[in-house]
Amino acid sequence: MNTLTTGIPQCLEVLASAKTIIITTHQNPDGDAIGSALGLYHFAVNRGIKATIINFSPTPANLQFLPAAHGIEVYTPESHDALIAAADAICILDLNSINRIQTMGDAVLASPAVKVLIDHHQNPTIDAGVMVVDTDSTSTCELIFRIIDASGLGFSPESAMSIYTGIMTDTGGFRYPRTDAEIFQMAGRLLDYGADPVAIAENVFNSSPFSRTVLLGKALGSLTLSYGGKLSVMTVTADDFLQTNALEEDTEGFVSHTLSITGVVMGILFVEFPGKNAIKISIRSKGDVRANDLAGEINGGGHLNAAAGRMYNRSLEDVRAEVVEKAVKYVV
Ligand SMILES: [Mn+2]
Repeated sequence: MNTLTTGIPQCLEVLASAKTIIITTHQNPDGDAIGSALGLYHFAVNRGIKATIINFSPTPANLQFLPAAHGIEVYTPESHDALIAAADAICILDLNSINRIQTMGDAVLASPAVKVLIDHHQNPTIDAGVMVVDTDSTSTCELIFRIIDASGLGFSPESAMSIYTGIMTDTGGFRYPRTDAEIFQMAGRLLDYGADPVAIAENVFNSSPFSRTVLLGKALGSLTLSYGGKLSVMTVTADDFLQTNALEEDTEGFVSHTLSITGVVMGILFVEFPGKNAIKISIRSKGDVRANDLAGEINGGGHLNAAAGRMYNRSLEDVRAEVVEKAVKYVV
């Protein structure tokens, strides 16, 4: 799906007449989610729009260095439903299903505000008045770049920094497929507008609490190979969290280690959250090995090479056995 040529001018039209907007992104936000929200936020505020970012989940610690990140609000119906109902526009970023904003979804859908969906995931199921959806984009931040660029107003340093962050994280530090000349040109222009790539990488990648690195050690120790070394499996148990005092969000990025082994074409991370009866399954793959199709088999979804799902009220062993068995047809 590609709605760039129609969606971008429509999006700019909405922003040209809106006085108040809400910006929101998915639960457990990553660099692209927070980066795109803040990139758009700074653009809007600089144009005199009253913008508020409201998310279901708090902002991860390693993204709080971004300008205005501390002003991002965590959704409660009492504080925000009236604001959501009264907004001129609601910009929904980096998600393809309203479930990804959890309990905030009802208030968003009920609001008469124009909905603007800006996303790069496959199969969007949100029927927004304005859609800027391109599944070939590296990131939602790339789409925010295109929108602001099309406005002709240029980028503030705050906006540039935020957008660069999401492009960097969603391309795995400029390593994943679709890291092409155009994305480097965009990144280069963001540097010209004030993004500092060294400071951003330092903040995002090199500012973990010690407990996270200890948890990573346990996760690396759990690695196993299947199917002649083509599938690698990593597991983080509820016990690992309790022993290390690490947080759920600390497993962000762990799954990339599954693909760092020669010969592996698919990696799966199973995370058992303490006291939640839920197992999170993150899937990564190389080339045309379809991570999203495997995720689809467990009611999850995502991109060709990066996808995820959750399974509930089952033991970790049980879930792992079933998913590993399902993976065989993708890797062999
Ligand atoms: Mn994204």
